[in-house]
Amino acid sequence: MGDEKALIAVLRGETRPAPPIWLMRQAGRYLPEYRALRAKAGSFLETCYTPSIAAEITLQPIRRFGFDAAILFSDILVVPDALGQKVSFESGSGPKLEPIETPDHLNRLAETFDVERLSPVFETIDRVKSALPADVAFIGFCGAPWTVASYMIAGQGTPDQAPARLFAYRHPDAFARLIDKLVDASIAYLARQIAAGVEVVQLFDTWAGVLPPSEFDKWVVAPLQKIVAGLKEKRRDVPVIAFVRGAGAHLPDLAARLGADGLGLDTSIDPKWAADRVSNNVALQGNLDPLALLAGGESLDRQIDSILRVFEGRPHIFNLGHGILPETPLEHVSRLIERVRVGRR
Ligand code: 1CP
Repeated sequence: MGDEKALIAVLRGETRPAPPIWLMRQAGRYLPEYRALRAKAGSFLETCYTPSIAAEITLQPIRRFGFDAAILFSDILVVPDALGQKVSFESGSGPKLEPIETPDHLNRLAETFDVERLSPVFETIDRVKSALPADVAFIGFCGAPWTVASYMIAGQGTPDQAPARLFAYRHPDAFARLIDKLVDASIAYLARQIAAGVEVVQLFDTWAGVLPPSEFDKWVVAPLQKIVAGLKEKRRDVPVIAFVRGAGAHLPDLAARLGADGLGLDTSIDPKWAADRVSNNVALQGNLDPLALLAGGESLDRQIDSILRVFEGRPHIFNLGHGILPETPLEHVSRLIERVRVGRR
């Protein structure tokens, strides 16, 4: 098996007796040490752009729980910020951006993406890299074009991304230009994260599930394919994970067509259904219900065991089906890690 980090080995197609484990949003509000640091730091974006603090937050969950991977502390909305769109985060109510309401508003964005506007992020990566334990993998990320565009157009979180869906129907050419710009920015940004020291990258398409099939192909599949191909052209050796939330029945097709090394499964996917339809050369990541982790007890144990059983003998990364909830008790996280590492039952 060699001494490759477990997460990377699994993304190369190996299986492990106990799968590597990390949790989406593991650096965040369920941790008291995160809340303490955030209370002292400035705004959320300033926190993201202060390498000493962002590096510390990235390392907090590793110190406390010993996860198999650290994920860079940042946000998907630093890309619109670097493109010149005003972005802020109001405590409690999520992100606020100056919305893109008409094709004309696209002219407010920078002509080309200047990756060095995000240089504090790369300095954070450099700091984390030198402090990370030798067996812990380092994951970089960005938002997928559809998901990032949906916030850029609405200017805030919405239940169903209706503003972006309407914009794409009304102004398909202008929307395609925005998506293309985000494809190019994502490739440049992730390549730069890799140059700074991340070893794996994850693409978050949190809002893929709101699109009908024809739109899904145009705004989810095609842009993700371009990003994976663009990255593989530069760095074939760096594994890519795609988390396409709400992909549902599209999942086998994504496994076959994206060229990603790993696919994230959201909470709604039946693990067995996915395992039966995705070939073993694509690792599957997931997919414990974040609410089961919050609830704890017997239902948590049962769900952990059933996920472990289904993915036994195929490349699997243990994770949640979406981000960890801020109310999650710390003991439940310790219990999860212990149970996953005991091995399979
Ligand atoms: O301190 C705070 O109150 C801010 C909360 C917070 C945090 C901890 C936000 C605002 N972003 C983050 C960090 C973050 N965001 C990470 C860090 C690393 C980790 O996972 O530990 C990552 C990977 C993200 C990615 C992200 N941001 C996504 C995709 C993943 C997902 O959870 O679906 C999305 C959709 C965002 C936008 C965003 N940023 C923050 C919030 C509250 C939101 C959601 C907005 C909404 O739709 O209402």
